[in-house]
Amino acid sequence: MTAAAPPSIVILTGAGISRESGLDTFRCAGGIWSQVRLEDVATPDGFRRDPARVHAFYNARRAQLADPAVQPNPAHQALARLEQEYPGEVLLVTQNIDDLHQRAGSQAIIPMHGELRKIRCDACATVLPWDQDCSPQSLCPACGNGGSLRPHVVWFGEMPLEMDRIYAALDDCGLFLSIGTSGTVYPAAGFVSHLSDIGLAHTVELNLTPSDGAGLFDDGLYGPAGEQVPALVDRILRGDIPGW
Ligand code: BJW
Repeated sequence: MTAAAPPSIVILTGAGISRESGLDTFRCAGGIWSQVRLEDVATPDGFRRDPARVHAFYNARRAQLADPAVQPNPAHQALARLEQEYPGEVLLVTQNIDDLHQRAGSQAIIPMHGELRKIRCDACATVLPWDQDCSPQSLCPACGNGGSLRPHVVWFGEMPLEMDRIYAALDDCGLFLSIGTSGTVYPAAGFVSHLSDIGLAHTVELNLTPSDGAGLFDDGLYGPAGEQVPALVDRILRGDIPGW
């Protein structure tokens, strides 16, 4: 007799997982949306109105990511270990545009809101690694066009990336972990309801405190991600899988 396959795991992460690495969240007290208006820096209209301002906002965040003090924390590291050691499928879907999951070693990852260390050309659609500052005067290295580079991030009103792959993985998963996200931004905020409708996956929220949507999850684990995530990963790798 063959053993039952372990359940596939989909993990959704948000800004809370990177907070202990020194990066601000958006909606916590003092977070990014209390410092700048999202309409100015995270919408296509804001970029059309003042591209220099939007570039400056993302240039500063890109520079912060290069600060040696900003490193993956135990939560990022534990998720990379889960991918390496778990005998079933693990897909990490992150709303974060930082590269801390990638630096921790995660490979099966979909950055659904884009990547801070990449740039995209609106003229030729090329996506390129980009670690320097960008401005409305910067030239596209691929097509030579000026004024057509934009941060490779998903703004409000734009379609997040790789949604078909994400929903295919959700439809097939047995365990869904939502880590460090307020659950206010769609479509990511709707993943847990989508899974409840299908009824196959056990869903767990990990957050500092219960989010407004905590009641949509089967389970909740509360406390800093740097403590809760490694403890849960240890538990899963011991074969004690929530809901199974
Ligand atoms: C800790 C912790 C610790 C702290 N340990 N935890 C359906 C219904 C209603 C609205 C919509 C809908 N569908 C679409 C919309 C519109 C819109 C939307 O959702 N609006 C809502 C605000 C209502 N969505 C969109 O426009 C999306 N596109 C879309 O749906 O396309 C389809 C479409 C296209 C065209 C027309 C119509 C539909 C795109 C959304 C793009 C979001 N982009 C941003 C910016 C990205 C670039 C950048 O970083 O600058 O993404 S906004 C920002 O919010 C960022 C984040 O990824 C995202 C989510 O935030 P997150 O990660 O949850 O952070 P916080 O700060 O909110 O929460 C942090 C959490 O961590 C808290 O809960 C803390 O407790 C916790 N925490 N310390 C553990 N140590």
